[in-house]
Amino acid sequence: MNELQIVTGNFVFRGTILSVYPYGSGHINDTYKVETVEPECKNYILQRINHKIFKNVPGLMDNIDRVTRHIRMKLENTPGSDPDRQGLTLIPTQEGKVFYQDQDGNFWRMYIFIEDNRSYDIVDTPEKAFEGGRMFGKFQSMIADLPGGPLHETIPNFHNIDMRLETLRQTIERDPAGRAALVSAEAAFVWDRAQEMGTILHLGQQGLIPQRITHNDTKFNNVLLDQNDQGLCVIDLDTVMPGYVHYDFGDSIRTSTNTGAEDDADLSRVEMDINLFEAYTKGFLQETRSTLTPLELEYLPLAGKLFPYIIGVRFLTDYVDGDNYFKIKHEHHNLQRARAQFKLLESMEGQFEAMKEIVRREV
Ligand code: ADP
Ligand code: GN1
Ligand code: MG
Repeated sequence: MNELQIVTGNFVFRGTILSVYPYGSGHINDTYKVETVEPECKNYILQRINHKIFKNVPGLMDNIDRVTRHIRMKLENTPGSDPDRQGLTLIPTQEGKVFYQDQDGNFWRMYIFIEDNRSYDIVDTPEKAFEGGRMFGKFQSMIADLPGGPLHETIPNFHNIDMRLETLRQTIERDPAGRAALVSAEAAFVWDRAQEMGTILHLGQQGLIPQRITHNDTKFNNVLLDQNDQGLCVIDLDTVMPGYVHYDFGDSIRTSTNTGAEDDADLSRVEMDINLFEAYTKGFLQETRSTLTPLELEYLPLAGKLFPYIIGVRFLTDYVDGDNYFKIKHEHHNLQRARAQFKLLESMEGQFEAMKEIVRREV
């Protein structure tokens, strides 16, 4: 047995392990698929949680346990639903815990593998965008009444743009990897927009928009669709915690309307497709419209611009810092990612009036 099979053996599941191999394209955790020999037994997802980034893994797992149980309870009360496919299911360890810690201090968890799913890094049809919007909107409304007090803040100030800008400024000043001189154009682009991009955070800090339970990582590939491209399940729950609705709307607009890749080297491919924006917005508002305040609705288009900005700032910071956060595939990957995000933001700036008009029409 190899190391991964031994780790897997600490969880209580049915079947004999056939293989355990790397799976998916996430930037943070190490994800593996566990296949079992017996056709009647399920397959699983095994993940090593990145505890350099998530400092309180027991707190994080407590969040996920609460959220997945709550969603399961709702699904079980919904006729025709399939709780093992429409929600994530944690597999307990031999000790009855929801994660396993190995001798080296690594944290592991296991979920039922959701079969026959499709996940997309780039969205190419309004139908898919609509389904993504509907799923993330529904996710938010399903967990709105989660009992038992606030969730742990798994990454403090995760989408706090003031803090992200301050970190960028300090990192450029320290220049630990000798790369600051390479990013002066990108840094100027960032500082030019800093004031506008603080708007949503400042409205929240003044209590003008409410804190809700949000997913906070609504990248389009964090929703699984089924074989007919109908919404199936929202995954990647590490950052579910208090936040503003704009964080969930914004990050999925960033990823579901981009005609290019998140890290496209060819910037001419990176544009916001306004038809995808409209479709995503329709799906999201179908599920959330009735619960959102007028001010929350008014600032949704700005949330669309905020996310290429804030994630671009994070990629740029990581580049200047020497690539300590996001997994990279080549030397200048984080800079390439930042440039692609800023190109996407420019495209949104050129279409901002149309974005506002669509949101006005849909509310
Ligand atoms: P990361 O935080 O690194 O992005 P994710 O939790 O999103 O990690 O998992 C990485 C990938 O693994 C996902 O993009 C998805 O393709 C796949 N995946 C995760 N959980 C499941 C699951 N329960 N069933 C099927 N595939 C899954
Ligand atoms: C990370 O885990 P993953 O790959 O879904 C990151 C997000 C970024 C995204 C950019 C915990 O998401 O915030 O938007 O990369 N997650 C964390 O692709 O930092
Ligand atoms: Mg993910």
